[in-house]
Amino acid sequence: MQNRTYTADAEPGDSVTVAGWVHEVRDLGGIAFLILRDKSGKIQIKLEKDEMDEELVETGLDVARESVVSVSGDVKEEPRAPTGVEVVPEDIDVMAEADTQLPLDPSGKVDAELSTRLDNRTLDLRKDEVKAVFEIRAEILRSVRDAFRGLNATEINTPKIVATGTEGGTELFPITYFGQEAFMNQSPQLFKQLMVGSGLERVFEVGPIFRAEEHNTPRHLNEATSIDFESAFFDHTEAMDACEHVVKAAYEGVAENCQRELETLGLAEEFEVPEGEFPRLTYEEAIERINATGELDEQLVWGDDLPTEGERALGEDVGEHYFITDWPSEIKPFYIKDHDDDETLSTGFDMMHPRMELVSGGQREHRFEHLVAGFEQQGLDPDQFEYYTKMFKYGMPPHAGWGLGGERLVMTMLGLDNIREAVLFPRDRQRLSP
Ligand code: AMO
Repeated sequence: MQNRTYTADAEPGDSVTVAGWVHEVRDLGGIAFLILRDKSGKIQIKLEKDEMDEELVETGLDVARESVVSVSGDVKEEPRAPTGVEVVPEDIDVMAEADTQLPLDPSGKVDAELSTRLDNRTLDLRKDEVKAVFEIRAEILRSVRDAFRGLNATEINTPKIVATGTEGGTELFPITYFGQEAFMNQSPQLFKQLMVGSGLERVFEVGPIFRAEEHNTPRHLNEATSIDFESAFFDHTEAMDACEHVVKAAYEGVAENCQRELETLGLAEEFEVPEGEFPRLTYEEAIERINATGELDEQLVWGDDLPTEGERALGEDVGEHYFITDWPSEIKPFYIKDHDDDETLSTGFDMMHPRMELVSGGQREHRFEHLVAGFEQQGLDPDQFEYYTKMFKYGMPPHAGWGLGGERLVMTMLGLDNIREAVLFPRDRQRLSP
């Protein structure tokens, strides 16, 4: 529709064609109002029964809610209209009639269960507050891409169908690939590392990761969006600096460009861009502080992974984004480098929001012999990863990087209860369609 005007751009004095969905029809007797909704907002269409063409008025009155219509007419100032203007129609064209029985009420007057909403995402995203989440998600991705480019990182895309997994064997989704066993990739880890040894040096990727996690929780998905970064000649502290920069850039982008969406979500007042440096706690300090909260039944000891309740207690204690550094080597993956002066300590780090983990990263093992030994220690067959390990023989620079969960960033930024709210079509134990 070449001549279509967004409802938000309709100014008094204009002759326009607006198009969108019938939000509601309010019949007040002699006069009726059709409220038309599009991406930009809503506009009132006036229907005067005695003054206007009978057929035109009837079309406007009879059309079912959520039908798609286009309306041509003149825009007039009308202080009593919700947006201060209204359209006096000359023509109403019903482009797609909607059923009168809707599986979900897009006006939001009737609440729907999350599962009903996810089954009917198209209708669900006609609600301003749901649409706002995805406009903000898009802004977050735009801002992080900008921030990465500002760091001179090159955007890459790596395969999602792979021959071997890297992030733990039980969480792999097997598929068949022309009769051969293959898997959905759990992360771009090995590929992004291979690229720091290429001429690209510093790279990032925004793409899907697949995890066959058994547990169904409000913060796990089986298909998630990972925001990955990897840089040659970086150590873990420089990688943490980059991580902090990129996460802040996402908040700044939303603060600058999504005021309307934040207002829709009731967050405009409280929304804050994180300030100052994120505190960096060592793993040892972290477990001491968790133990000191007295929230856990059993005290944590060196080598324990942090349980969810522990993360929560520590998050409340710290009260802002923070890093946990210097993890025990034994609980970090084989590709993470140990400290040179203490092999029991790794350069691995996590970046946490008070509610949950957002990022894992670290400096990588770039020395061939150490890398191969690490595979064996983790029970992986180095021969299967020869495509990766052999590149470490041909000049692989020291490097570091991280992976940030895209949905968790959206979820924590907006205070969403369930990670599924941050995905259009989530994949979880129960959900493979739509
Ligand atoms: P990790 O497995 O910790 O590290 O993943 C990195 C971040 O991705 C997000 N994430 C998930 N989000 C939702 N559902 C899931 N099932 C899920 N799994 C992970 C989390 C997590 O912090 N290769 C390393 C990263 C690196 O070292 O560069 C990795 O994948 O926010």
